[in-house]
Amino acid sequence: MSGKSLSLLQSSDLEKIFASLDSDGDGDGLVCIGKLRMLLERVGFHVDLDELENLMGLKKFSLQDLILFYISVLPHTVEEVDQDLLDAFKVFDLNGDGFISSEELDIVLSKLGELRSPEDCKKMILKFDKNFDGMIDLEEFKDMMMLRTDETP
Ligand SMILES: [Ca+2]
Ligand SMILES: [Ca+2]
Repeated sequence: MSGKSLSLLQSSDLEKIFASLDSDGDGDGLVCIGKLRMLLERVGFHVDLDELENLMGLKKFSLQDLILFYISVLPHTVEEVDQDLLDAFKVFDLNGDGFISSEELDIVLSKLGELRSPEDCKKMILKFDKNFDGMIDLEEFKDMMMLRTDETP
């Protein structure tokens, strides 16, 4: 399996890819995983539709699902994972202070189309805030990406 060419992508590239996939014009902001599979085939990453559906846990996905899928599932070397995590972390760390606050989480999630209340964002942070400083650092962010589930407490 080779995810090499994909691993060089940035989140802005994923946005472009998503936009190009979401061309069926129904405007729901969701793309069928069949299209994702075709795209993966094109870059030399072969995966069964069933397998992909299992990995994504969805038949249709949003841009955010694509980013999370890209970060968490595709095979990368350790360095690549760290780089990807860092890139993803930077997307959330708006003021670049090395911590994700609940405000930043709130802003970025709404940009990604995932509307959460400020309370939900605080809860999400509490869940992964191991050192109780009220913010998510890179280590905590890593856990968040690895253990992320879609359930809202
Ligand atoms: Ca910050
Ligand atoms: Ca923390």
